[in-house]
Amino acid sequence: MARKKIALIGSGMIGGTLAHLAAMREMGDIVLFDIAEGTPQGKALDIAQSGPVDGFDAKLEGANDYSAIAGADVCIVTAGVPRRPGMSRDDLLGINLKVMKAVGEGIKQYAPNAFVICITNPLDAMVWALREFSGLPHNMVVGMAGVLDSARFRHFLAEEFNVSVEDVTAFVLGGHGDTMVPVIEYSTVAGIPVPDLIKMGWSTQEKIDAIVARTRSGGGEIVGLLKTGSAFYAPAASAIAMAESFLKDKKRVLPAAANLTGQYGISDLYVGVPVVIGAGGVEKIVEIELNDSAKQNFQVSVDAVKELLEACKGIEESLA
Ligand code: A3D
Repeated sequence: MARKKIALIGSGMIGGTLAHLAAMREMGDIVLFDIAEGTPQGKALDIAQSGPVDGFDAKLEGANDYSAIAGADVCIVTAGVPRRPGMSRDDLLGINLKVMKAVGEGIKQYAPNAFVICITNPLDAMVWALREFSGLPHNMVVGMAGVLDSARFRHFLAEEFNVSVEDVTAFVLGGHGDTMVPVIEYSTVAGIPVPDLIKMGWSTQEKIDAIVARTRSGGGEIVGLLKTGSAFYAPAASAIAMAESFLKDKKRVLPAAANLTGQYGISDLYVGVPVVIGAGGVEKIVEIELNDSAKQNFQVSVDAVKELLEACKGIEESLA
């Protein structure tokens, strides 16, 4: 059986880390694509040369031409520019929308059967745009944010409870970042919900509230420390978990930005919800009963995504 092919569109900080992780896990052969000449080629060669030391077999190739992604099974998209001082949200939207147009058209032409994971920000709008421009079925295009947001939440909870991160599960809904909705009733340590752990004296409501707030601004905290960029290790690891669930048909239940078709009372919108990812892409959207407070917070998040999308659609018309 031929090896799987993984195309990484954007070879910056996350793209390079994705290539390294995918190679180390022998997920398949890897193509790094970027518009910057030399960057994908240099990273591909560097990682390939770590193969003999780490003992992995994977072909790595760097490219500046979309034909190199031909036949990819998975495409992970990080192409774009970050927000710079003085740049408005709409400026950023305009620039990254143009990038999504080029990327979407490249995928449509060369990798129309791929499972596509978008990471480029602003996530909930860019994944919508990527789907529009690529024309792929909605179940084959998802956004990575929830795995990262919940990993941050799990990390902080594990520290607070002084238990293994492996035994902490977290449940998050909604858009990426500020408006994400961690549902603590469904977040557990070995199956024990966080509210019960508070009753057991393992923590206090105040401490959990502070952890929720820190999780929501988790990306900003890292930007503040790094100063020259944003998080890349945990975002890359999160997208790899999603790609692996698809490639190995694991059917993991992971939070992801998926297109809703009536679930949670929402249609035609990409927003973060738990989904089952298997060989069929997004095979199922998990719809749970929310309590009033989670419902309210989810609505705030959905409204924020809708607003972003409206701005996006306005700009998209000028790109057509
Ligand atoms: P960075 O290191 O700047 O890499 C981006 C790469 O995209 C650069 O190498 C660029 O040359 C390349 N690029 C720009 N335009 C194009 C184009 N038209 N075609 C192909 N490549 C292009 O950024 P990064 O890797 O740190 O982050 C990538 C994206 O992920 C950014 O938009 C971040 O905001 C976003 N991000 C999202 C999350 C989420 O949880 C959703 C987390 C962290 C970062």
